[in-house]
Amino acid sequence: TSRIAVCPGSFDPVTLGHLDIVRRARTLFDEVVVAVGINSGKAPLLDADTRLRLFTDAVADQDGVRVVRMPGLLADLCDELGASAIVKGLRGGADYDAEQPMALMNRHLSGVETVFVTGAPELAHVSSTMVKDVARYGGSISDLVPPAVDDAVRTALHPKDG
Ligand code: COD
Repeated sequence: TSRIAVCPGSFDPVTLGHLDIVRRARTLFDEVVVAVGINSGKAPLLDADTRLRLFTDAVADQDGVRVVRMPGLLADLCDELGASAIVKGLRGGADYDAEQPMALMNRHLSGVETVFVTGAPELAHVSSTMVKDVARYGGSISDLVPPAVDDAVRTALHPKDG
């Protein structure tokens, strides 16, 4: 039977850091399901349909990777999919501190294990939050995100420029 990993996030927007984690997860599992979800602690720039579309386009060439909407609890989605694990990327200790309680809560709710993958060191400074901040104040994000994401973030931040 095929083993499924879920890679969850808010992906506002997807970055090369997220894509690196998905590729690494795919080397460990038969199928990777990217779950575009709601982080109640963050107000998103991009709507859920746009976040889903941008991630779907970014992994269109990868076998065994699909992208779904996560309307509620990650633990419920893992149960529905029969997932073997959640895979999350760690940039450093601060990520671990934030992720450990979520891993424990998800295991409490559904028994699902969380596997942590070390991301590429050259992407350790890349986060959706910093990408949006750099773009907001006129910096280039073209080395940090897929080209379609660069356009979508610019449009969302500066609607009049098209
Ligand atoms: N290198 C390595 N890892 C990275 C990098 C990088 N450059 N950039 C991001 N990551 C990792 C992050 O560490 C994170 O693990 C993942 O990528 C996703 O990042 P974000 O910022 O898009 O996603 P978050 O942290 O906002 O996602 C939070 C969830 C949506 C997963 C969470 O809120 C959730 O599970 N929501 C559903 C409701 C639920 O079940 N709540 C209870 C959870 S216990």
